[in-house]
Order: sequence, then C-alpha cells, then structure tokens
Amino acid sequence: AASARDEDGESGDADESLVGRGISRREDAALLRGEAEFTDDLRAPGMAHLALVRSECAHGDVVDVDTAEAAAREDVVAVFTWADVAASDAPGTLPLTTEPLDCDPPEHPLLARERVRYQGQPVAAVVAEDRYAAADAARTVNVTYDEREAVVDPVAATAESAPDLFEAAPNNVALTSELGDADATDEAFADADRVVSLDLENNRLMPTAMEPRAALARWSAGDERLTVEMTAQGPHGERRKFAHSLGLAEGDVRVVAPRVGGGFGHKNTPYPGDSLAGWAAMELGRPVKWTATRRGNYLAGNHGRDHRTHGEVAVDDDGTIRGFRVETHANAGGHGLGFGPAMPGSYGTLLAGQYDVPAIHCETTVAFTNTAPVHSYRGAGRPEAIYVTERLVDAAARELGTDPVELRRRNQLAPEDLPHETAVGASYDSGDYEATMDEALDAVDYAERTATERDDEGRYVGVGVACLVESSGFSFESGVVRVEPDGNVRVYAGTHSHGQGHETTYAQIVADELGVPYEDVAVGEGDTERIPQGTGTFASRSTITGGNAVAESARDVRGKARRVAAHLLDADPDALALDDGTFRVEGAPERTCEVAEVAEAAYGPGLPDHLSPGLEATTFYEPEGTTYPHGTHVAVVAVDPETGEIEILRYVAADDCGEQINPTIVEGQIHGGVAQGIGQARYEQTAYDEDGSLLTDSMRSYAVPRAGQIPEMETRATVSPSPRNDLGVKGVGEAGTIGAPPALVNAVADALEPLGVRHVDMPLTDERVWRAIRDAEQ
Ligand code: MCN
Repeated sequence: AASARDEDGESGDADESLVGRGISRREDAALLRGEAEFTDDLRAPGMAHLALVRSECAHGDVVDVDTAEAAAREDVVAVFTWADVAASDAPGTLPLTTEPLDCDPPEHPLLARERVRYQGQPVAAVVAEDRYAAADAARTVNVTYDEREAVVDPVAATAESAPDLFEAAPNNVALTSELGDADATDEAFADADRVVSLDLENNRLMPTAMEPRAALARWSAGDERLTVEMTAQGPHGERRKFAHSLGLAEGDVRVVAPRVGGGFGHKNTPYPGDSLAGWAAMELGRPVKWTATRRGNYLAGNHGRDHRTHGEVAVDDDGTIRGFRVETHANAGGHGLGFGPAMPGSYGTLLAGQYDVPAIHCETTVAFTNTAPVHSYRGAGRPEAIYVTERLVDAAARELGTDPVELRRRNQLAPEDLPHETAVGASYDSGDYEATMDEALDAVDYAERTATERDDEGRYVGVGVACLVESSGFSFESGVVRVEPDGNVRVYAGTHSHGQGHETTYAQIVADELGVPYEDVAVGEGDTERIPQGTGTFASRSTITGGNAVAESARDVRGKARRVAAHLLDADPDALALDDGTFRVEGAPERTCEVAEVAEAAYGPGLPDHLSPGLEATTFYEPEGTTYPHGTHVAVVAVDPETGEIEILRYVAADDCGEQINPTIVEGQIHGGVAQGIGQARYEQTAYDEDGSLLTDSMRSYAVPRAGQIPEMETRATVSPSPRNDLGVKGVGEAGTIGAPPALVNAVADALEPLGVRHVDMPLTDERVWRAIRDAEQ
C-alpha cells in the first residue's frame, strides 16, 4: 500500500505507513459510551410523529379505510390515506432501482392505492403529537379488504394457476435473464463422463440491523427545501428517491445520515415510510419523525436471498469440471425494489467460482409474490452463486469418490491464468486461489485427516470447504480533501459507514498520502450538502471507490501544498520532502515549514500569481474494473446422529482482499460476516403461511444467532493486490456471508455421508438434520 505514496519518494519506509496497521477504530469510543447520535435521538422544535397503518392482508383490494376514530383522538394531528397523497402535487410513488424489467415496472405507491400486495404494505399514516399517540391511533384505523388468493413461493408464482399480482406481469414474471452459452453447455454436458445435480433452496433472510429504519423530515417553506435526517447507506440515492416521490428537484432536498446502527443492505432501498415523513412534513409545515418498529421492519424492510435452484455439474471421471447448468427462481416479493440477489451481474456472473469452467449456462426467473420486497442482504447475489457452485463441486467429488479438496485443486485457476474471463462474463483480476486455500487447510491439518471420523461421543465429524470469489468495486465515488486554514484536514466521501469503520481507514489513507499526522485528519460522510455526489456503501465497494477517491484528492492537495511550501521556503518544489506534517528542504534540514503554515498561506493574502488560493481537492474516482476478492472457509463440525444437533468445532476463514488498509477492521468484517453466514446456515428462516402472513415477525420467532451460538473463529490472510485501482485493494465486507453457508452445509454433508445423507437445505436446524438422517436410514 505504501506504493501509492512513493511517486515522489516522500515515504520509502513502509514501517511508518499507517496503511496496513491494525489501529483501533476511532469511532468506537462514542458508540460504546452511548454518546453517538442516531436518527431517533434527534429532536426538532414542533416535531410530530408518524406511525404507519400496515396491511395485515397480504393480497387484496382495499374496499374502505376508516380513519374516523383515529382522527378524533386526542393528540392526533392528521390521518392520511392514498387519496390525500393523490390530491397533493407529489407523484407519491417510489422509483424502481433496477430496470429494465420484462414488464412495465409496477409503481410502488407510498400508501396503498386500490390494492395491497404484501403484508405490511402501508395503507394509512397517522401523525400525532407523540409517538405513542400515533401508534395507538394507528391501531384504530379500520381497513376493509376484499381478499384475494395469495402466492408466496417464487416457483409456484410462475404457474398458470397462480394468482397474478400485476396485470402488466403475466405469470408474475418480473424479469428473466440468461447468461453463458446454452449450446456450448449442452455439448459439454453431452461429452462429460457424469452429470451430478442438486436442488437447492437458498433460505429467505430478514436483515436485522440493531437500529430499525428511521427518518426526521423538516420542510423549510421559505426556501422550499426538504431536509431529511435518516438511516441511509447511500444519502445521494435517498435524495434521488425523495425528489422522485415528492416531485422536488434533487438540489432542493438535503439528506443527512447521522450514526446508523447497521445496514446490511436493507437501508439502501427506497421505502414508503421515510418518503411519507417527508411528504407529511411538507403537508403539515412542521417536522415529522418516523421510526419503524421491529415488526414493521421485519414485515416490510427488504428481505434477502430466497432462491430455488436446480444446479448441474458436468464432470469427467478424472475430476475435470466441464460445465455448470443452473436454473434459478428468485423471489421479488410484492413490489420490485431492485432484485439485488437475482441480477445477472451479482448472481450469475459469479457461478464459475474459483474454477476454470469452459461452459456455463444460467437462467434466472424473478417472480413477484405476496411477500415483502426482496432486495439486498449482505452479499446480494454472491452468496447465492457461490453456494450453488460450492455445493455442486462438493457433490461431484462425493459422486466420484474423490477428496473434495483434490477436485477443487484440479480445477482451480492458477495465478498465471489471471486475468481470466469466465464463461459467464466475469473478469477476475488477481490472486493465488490455491495458496489461500492451503492457508485455511493447514490451519485444520487437513492433510492429516483420515476418512470420516466419529468422536468420543459417537458424533459424526465432518469437514466442509468452500472456496469463494466475490465481485467488488461497482461504479464511481467522490472524495474531498480539504486542509483548513489551521492545518487540520477534513475528508468527505460519498460512501457511508454504518459500522464498517471508514472514519478510521479513510483517515489512515489520507494521512499517509498527505504526509500529515493521523490525528489531524477527520472524516465525514453522509450529507448530500457537504459531499458532491455519492453512490453509497454496499457491495463491499467503499474502500475501492471511496478510499481511492480520497487518496487521489489527498495526492492533489499534497502537490498544491508542496508548491505553496516551496514559495514559503524559497525552494524548488522538487527539493522538498513532507513527513509528519512538516516540509523539509533536502540537504538543508533546518529549513522547514509546517502544513499549518502552508495552509494559512494558502488561504491568506500574499500568494504569488501562479498559485490560486485554497488547499482542497475533489475527485470523482471510478476503478479501472471490478476486483475479485477471494478466500477459502473451512468448517469442522460434529453431528449427533440421535438428535441432529450440530456443534461447530473449528471455523477457519482465509481471505484475500488485496492490500489491507487496516487488518483489524478486515478481521472484524470477516467475523461479522461469518456470524451472519452461520445465522443463515443454521438458524434463520423467514416463514410465511400460505396466505402471505409472516410467521417470523419478531426476534422471538426469527432466530438471529446469539453471541454464544457463534464459535471462536480463526482468520488467515493472503495479499494479492488488485491491479485495477491505485491502492491495490479489494472489498471484504461480504466475504463472511459468502463463505460460511457452503462451508457449513458441506461439512454436515461430509459428516453424514456414511449415513447416506447427500444434502440438507439451510437452515440446518436440529430437526431438519435429524429428519435427513432418518429419511436416509429408511
Ligand atoms: N478494508 C480494509 N482493507 C481492504 C478492504 C476493506 O481495511 N482491502 C476496510 C475498509 O476500509 C472498511 C471495511 O474494511 O473500513 C469494509 O470495507 P469494504 O469491503 O470496502 O466494504 P464497505 O465499506 O463498502 O462496506 C459494505 C459491506 C456490506 S456490502 C455490508 S452489507 C456490510 C458490511 O460491509 N454491512 C455492515 N459490513 C458491515 N459492518 C457493520 N458493522 N455493519 C453493517 O451494516
């Protein structure tokens, strides 16, 4: 990482560089002491509170919304229905984040028009003087529905007999996509010695951030501007959403995201609640706050995953993989939000995994159903893809009687094969996949392993390996570096940290690039008024895009600072070295000036004509191409054949995210991701009944793992710098959620192979595992 600052030889000493050091996160003290301000902590004079009346019916026509009792209650300011939104100047619908669809995009109204399509869809909004009055009044709103038949399963939804959600989308098909070469794949399958297939369900998940979604909207009638403080992963995207749904110019909306207590993908999508807070603030001329309840968040915050896949691998007897054929039905839910997990770019293009596979064909059908909209949850498409690949590779090895690791070795791309264009259009950049795999295998002494063992308690012990590739670095980001007149440095980026630690890592990058002390650099994100533009934080993109944007701005600022210092020191700019905030004239160490002096001069009078005032730079950075982090996760499990209970004995994650800005933060990201991956593999299952009622609408019924259910994990790292951006970095935020599910399912399949169990769908609850054992025995 030091290479980025070496172009003029200012810091040859990598040991002094901040990049690469695992310093503690500077944001944590305020978070741990409870001093950080979240949206719901904010108050505004005259603020009213908005509560949503959510539909309890998953599919039906709205016959009547009786608001009389609510409107008559003490402390209620107003009760709104779609008729009120329609009577205003606002369009009142949310934009779709992904186009084109196979059908005309069905609009998502802020409040249900004639029909509701998922349980939890907002039907009315109550605004009251306090939060409790709003919630109590919302309960008295009486909605009458003419119920329709519901469909919740994405395969069933596409059947002729299924009820249609939208006239414009026959058979509920929102989107179909095809990747790869069907003919070449057919040929590969015809020629191969064997075909191994699996039917896989990628279980539906509900992102569970500690903080539910919230917004505080203020309308300034004088200058007709809307300011919304809210839980956002990408404030500029939210600003676009408000402009679209409320009929405002983007420049007349300011979105500020203060501290945000976790996002995991579900605070990156347009929702009715926050737009309604904005709309109500404009209608009422007073600030309006909305904070989702946990149940509301579960009912209508976007869900993740939910794929049904038939996968096939064509393999020769010597273990050479000839092709993959994949057919997936993905659930879009009751309104399109973006279809993250089903988009070809994030799902199908990852299906080659780490392997040299000549032919791949993937067909995806995305179906509307009467369930909450499905969009991104940490990984959004990549965990689903790698799960398919790694389960198929494992199944092929078992079919051939080959060690699953040997089969992987045989087909893994070698460093000299990279860059490599896969049969589904991904262009891998760099990495030694086998070396990283060996790091993980060495940690569990894989080579010493004998055939499936039983432990002292008679439990079956299994080892599961999952090799992953991820895509990261999507789109552009803006970054501003400003040296204030007193020499302190402010950094702004269009990304948004809601737990990732950008305040620390961006400060490391800028302090290095600029040659100033780390303590002098402050990082700000999450304000559309301070930051020129932004794409936001998702898809492990921030370090590649935002990190490089602030690095480039810092380099520009340093160049300018050097010219100003040269003027002050009456020296040649090329004869200056900058370190720890001080410029020195080479060969004359007594001739120095501090960055603070340079800054004062840059803003003060007396600058020579060839220097313009100011010490600031803005960069719009777009990486040269996508980067592909990789890694291998290994799980060792023991399964009790009597009860189906699993114990994770070891979990090792070996990951490669290129140059690491902060190894401690990288490790923390992997820990968090693996915890969520274990949640998916073992506990979490979003359940609907056939009428579309969410059965898991609280943390009592939705099993997010507790700390005690997460084993100790061991991490290992290799470093393959990406040639596609200046810092040589790749993303790491999602590696854990990608690696853990296939590692665990492969481990359980390995443990239970002697019992004839071939596959168990996630979540691997005791009951499911026990049933799989019992069914195999019969
Ligand atoms: N990092 C690093 N060196 C690298 C790569 C990353 O030091 N080579 C550091 C980064 O500078 C940053 C962190 O690791 O501090 C994660 O960086 P990156 O991989 O760029 O991912 P993003 O910052 O874009 O974060 C997004 C990613 C996603 S997609 C989800 S979802 C997610 C996640 O990060 N949600 C999170 N991690 C989360 N962590 C917390 N605590 N809360 C969430 O909601």
